[in-house]
Amino acid sequence: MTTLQRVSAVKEALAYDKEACANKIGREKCVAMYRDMIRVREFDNKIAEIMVKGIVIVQHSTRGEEGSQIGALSCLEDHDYVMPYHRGWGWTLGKGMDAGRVLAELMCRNNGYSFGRAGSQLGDYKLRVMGRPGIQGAHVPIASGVGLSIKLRKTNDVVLCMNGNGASNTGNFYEAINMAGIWKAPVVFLVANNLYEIYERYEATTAVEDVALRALAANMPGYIVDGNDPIMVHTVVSEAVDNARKGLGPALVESKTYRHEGHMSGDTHAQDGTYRPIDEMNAWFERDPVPALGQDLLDFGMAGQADLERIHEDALAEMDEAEKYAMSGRLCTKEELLRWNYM
Ligand SMILES: Cc1ncc(C[n+]2csc(CCOP(=O)(O)OP(=O)(O)O)c2C)c(N)n1
Ligand SMILES: [Mg+2]
Repeated sequence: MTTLQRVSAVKEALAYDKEACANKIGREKCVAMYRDMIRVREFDNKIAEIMVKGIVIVQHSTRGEEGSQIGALSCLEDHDYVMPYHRGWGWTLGKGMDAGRVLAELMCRNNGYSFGRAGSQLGDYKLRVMGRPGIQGAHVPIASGVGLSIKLRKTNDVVLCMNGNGASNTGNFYEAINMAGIWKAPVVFLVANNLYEIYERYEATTAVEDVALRALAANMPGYIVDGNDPIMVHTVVSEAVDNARKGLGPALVESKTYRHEGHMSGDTHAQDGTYRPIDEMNAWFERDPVPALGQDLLDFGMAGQADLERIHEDALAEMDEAEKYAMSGRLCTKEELLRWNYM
């Protein structure tokens, strides 16, 4: 099958047997995905709560995209790499980063991952979460480079590289997927297509109907998944990850999803209909991935209502602890912020 046929085939296969896929993933992992999605949601809520108290945090909310991020992150082994992007926190908590230290970092405190110097561009090399530059798309070539390094070192790691639909329009993205295609590097490129880049609609900036078609340009398989269905995301991304690990090369997965909140914390027109139609928003809000996965777990007999409630309570308690930890640090001084900066 050619890449184009593959993209179309996957597009048509969206009506899949979800229960069979959930059973293949297994109860434990499905429940773990739900737990991580709730943790990410409550982390997001905690940030909103803290900001009301007057503490400034730069946040590109994950709300609505937890299924896309956690569905993909849950396919990785501990030794795999994640090349994150600006949106959300699924890649932090989903890769094992500590909520308190992430929060402290976002609050510019000395008990954060980078002593408050990196802010939302944080990483943790021990957990193989790579930091990222603030330039959209500029991290994608780094992911291809990490993939090449894995090949040269002959280890069996895989890189999950994440970016949005907007970043897939940058030159960096094309160059990077092309190089990964040439090298047959073990990189899975996950593009979260949330229909917008800041206030601009997808169609106004992107020539192709589906980002996954860009896989053609790099001779790799392209997949389209429903990003609000973590079971589907996991099913498809794990196939791509397995293939990359076997040495079969990279893949491009387009995850169709939607952000519930504004582009970032300061977006005051997120839900007033200025740039997103109210009907469109409501339709996506109804497809909220968090309660949807909860319902799937109940329907498939993988969890009971009490289990879901306990998971939620645990997440709330974890985020309260995270806040306490973050608040116990002190703000970085100006001198500390400038140390190790090269200007
Ligand atoms: C090269 C570059 N141009 C512009 C920006 C400003 N910027 C930050 S996020 C963003 C939109 C990104 O959209 P998308 O990739 O779709 O991700 P989303 O925010 O929708 O998750 C832009 C234009 C930037 N950081 N880098
Ligand atoms: Mg976008």
